[in-house]
Amino acid sequence: MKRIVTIQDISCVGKCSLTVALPIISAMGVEAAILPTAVLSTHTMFSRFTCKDLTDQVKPIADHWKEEDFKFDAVYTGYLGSFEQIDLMKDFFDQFNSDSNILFVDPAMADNGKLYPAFDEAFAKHMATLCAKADIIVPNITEACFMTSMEYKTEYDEAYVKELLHRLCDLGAKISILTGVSFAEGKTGVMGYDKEKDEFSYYEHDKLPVSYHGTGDIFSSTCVGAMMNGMEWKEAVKVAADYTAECIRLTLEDPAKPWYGVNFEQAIPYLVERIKK
Ligand code: PXL
Repeated sequence: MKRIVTIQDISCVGKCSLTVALPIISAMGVEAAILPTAVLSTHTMFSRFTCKDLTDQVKPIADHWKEEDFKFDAVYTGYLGSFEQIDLMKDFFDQFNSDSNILFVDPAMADNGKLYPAFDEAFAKHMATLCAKADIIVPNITEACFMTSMEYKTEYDEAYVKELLHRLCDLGAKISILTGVSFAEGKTGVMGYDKEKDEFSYYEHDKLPVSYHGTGDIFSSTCVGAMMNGMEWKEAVKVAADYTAECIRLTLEDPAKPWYGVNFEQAIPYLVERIKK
């Protein structure tokens, strides 16, 4: 059985970070070890939230795991709260990297042209230094722009997206996967670039006319879970994009939907069927 360790916060209510990564990775038949970086009452899109920082736990936990000789087939980092946490993730990568595992970074920090409330541009540049050490990174266009100093655009062509992907891989990542890439009205998709093979891949699907919080975390968790199920990244992004779209579709249908996240739970049977194929 494959084992992922995912390192991000627990937002107790909010359907993001660890509260989606754990169930999704487990549903995909992969062990999910977690290293919580903070406990928040909710995610930071609520007008108020509590936060207990757990930065001082990262190194003792990592050192204990090293003593136990635990190995991880993937190390997956998500939302991180400080420069110090980013630096600790670099140390964690050095401790747990191997020839066969995947270092997967979702630089969750921005969307729709804006950084999340807790962050500034210097933080985004620091996140770029973690992306430099990763095998695979999965920013959205906003995050990619903040990390590469490219202008954020809502209308663009393929050349713009390819330039962003080149610059992301120039940071140091082997494979960069950009989410939310839309070239046509009513469509959206994911474009990836494998630097070693000098190969682009684009997967397009119908765009639903809404945007929900937490979908980036759902995409990333599914993508790394699919890779642990033996899929190449190009196949894994299709499963992740389709599952995320299915979560949004089911949420749209629900008159009692919460505003803060999607009904990913109801789409888990779809995901389980999908990875069997
Ligand atoms: O979904 C990313 C995320 C994770 N964790 C926290 C957040 C957010 C996005 O806002 O606030 C605490």
